[in-house]
Amino acid sequence: MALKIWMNTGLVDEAEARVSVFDHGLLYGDGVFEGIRVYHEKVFELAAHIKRLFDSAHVIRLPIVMSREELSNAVETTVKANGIRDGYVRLVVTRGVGTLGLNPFVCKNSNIIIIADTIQLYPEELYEKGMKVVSATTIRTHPLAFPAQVKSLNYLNNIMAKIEALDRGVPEAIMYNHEGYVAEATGDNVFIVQNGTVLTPPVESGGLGGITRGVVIRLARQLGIEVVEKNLTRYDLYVCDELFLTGTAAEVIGIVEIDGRRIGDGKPGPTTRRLRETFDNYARGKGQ
Ligand code: PXG
Repeated sequence: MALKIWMNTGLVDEAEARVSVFDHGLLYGDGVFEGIRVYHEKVFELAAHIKRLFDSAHVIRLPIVMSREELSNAVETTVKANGIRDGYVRLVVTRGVGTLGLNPFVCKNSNIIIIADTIQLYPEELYEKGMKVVSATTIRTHPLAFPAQVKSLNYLNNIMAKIEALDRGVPEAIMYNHEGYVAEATGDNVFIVQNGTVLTPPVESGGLGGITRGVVIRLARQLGIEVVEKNLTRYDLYVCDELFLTGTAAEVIGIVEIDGRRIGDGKPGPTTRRLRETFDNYARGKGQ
């Protein structure tokens, strides 16, 4: 069935939802976006996603002509109009139409696009058995090249690492920063468990401030699990008791092998499984 897409001021049919070939979102990857889950008709952590979008836009000097409240309402309207119970929202703000030059300030009207659709998930089996990952040779962008906290339309840094993962026969890759510390995965944040403590790199290490990451840290602390944000090395990942990733699409997923090294006993560990279950209950409203 054709979708209803939000384009700037209201809903249009999918066939009418078009952007110009002169949009700097296309020409330069100039814009920002969010990927948001819908669980049981409820848009998950909408306020946090809207805040991150506005922060990303602020950093790249992209004005958003709607208020946070108007944009939140537009997301809700788009989800309802498409009858999405469990699905996924892609909220995109492009720089808009400009010339064939870099100058972003000639683009007078940004494009605000909201797509609400179903989501392609990892198979359940991958959560049971755990996932394998590799270390990417491609490093995450230097903070003075481009801040990794900005969720921009230019994902080529992460796509280069994703290609390395796929070439080596696994779905995800761990990315390190210019100092050699763990930054994040190509579309997920990284956590380890060591002697019962949960450790994750601080966002300054070059990762996106993941919304799922924030929720998992909060839920873990509520369970009485100690969570520490600290720099992690490749060595730490090799010798940890448990390794897991968090993200909007993956939620919480256990990693059982990295670069040919088995993690723990080769199955998702007890803390990972507990946090996955707690997150599931929280997101789908079965507890908390
Ligand atoms: N790091 C990067 C680089 C991401 O793109 C995350 C971490 C996790 O952040 P959230 O806020 O989602 O917990 C992301 C988010 C996909 C997909 O289809 C990827 C993301 C979000 C939605 C869909 O692969 N990445």
